[in-house]
Amino acid sequence: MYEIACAKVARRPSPFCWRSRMALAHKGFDVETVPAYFTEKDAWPTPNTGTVPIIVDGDRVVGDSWAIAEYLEERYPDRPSLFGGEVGCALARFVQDWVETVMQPGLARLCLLDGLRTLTPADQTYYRNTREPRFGMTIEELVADREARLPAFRASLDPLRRVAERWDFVCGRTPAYADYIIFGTFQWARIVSDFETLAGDDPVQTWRGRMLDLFGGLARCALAYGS
Ligand SMILES: N[C@@H](CCC(=O)N[C@@H](CS)C(=O)NCC(=O)O)C(=O)O
Repeated sequence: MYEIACAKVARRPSPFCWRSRMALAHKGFDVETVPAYFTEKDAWPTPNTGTVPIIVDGDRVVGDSWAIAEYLEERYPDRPSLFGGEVGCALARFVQDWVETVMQPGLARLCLLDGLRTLTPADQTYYRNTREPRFGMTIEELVADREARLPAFRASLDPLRRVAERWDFVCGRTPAYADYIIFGTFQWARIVSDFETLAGDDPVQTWRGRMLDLFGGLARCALAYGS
């Protein structure tokens, strides 16, 4: 699996790649990861979608975290299910939409400058030049007053908080792909920043701890600034 690496090559921050890392572990695969850089896309496998994760499974190359989850589910139906059927798949897609429209932008406004600083110098320039026109502001402006924005970010997690109060995992008694989608974004924040995005007594924090413990502590062992 090709995944974004930082100036320190062992640091692997991409929230999308973490979705796939967790999905591959869920299916019981040991994965060889290949560091990928924004400014060295020529080294990525073909077909090159221009984004990672990309997995290479024998002669199959699959890019895009959602496509990878669907591929794993179809190709390896006898291994633990990521979606639990068609209804679960549709609900996981809703979770992905919520993460990408609410949670990820909210967390970016807290931790993106820290994230930028972890990249190689060339990737920092690339990232700024591609993202700042999209945001309509500098990354410094994006994260300005992050302390003041923290309560609103935490409040935006209320749907997740209610689920975390009810079940051990978003998908119920055991984790599945929707958990990995949400977790990937928290894992990004933890890997690039020591900013405390969650209160210690938050049920979301308890859920996040369970996610860090999965698969022998796969995510907890990753090189990170946060706890
Ligand atoms: N929809 C894609 C998005 C993946 C994505 O945006 N990955 C980032 C790394 S976090 C990337 O490769 N960006 C390349 C670029 O910005 O040029 C997925 O779910 O895999």
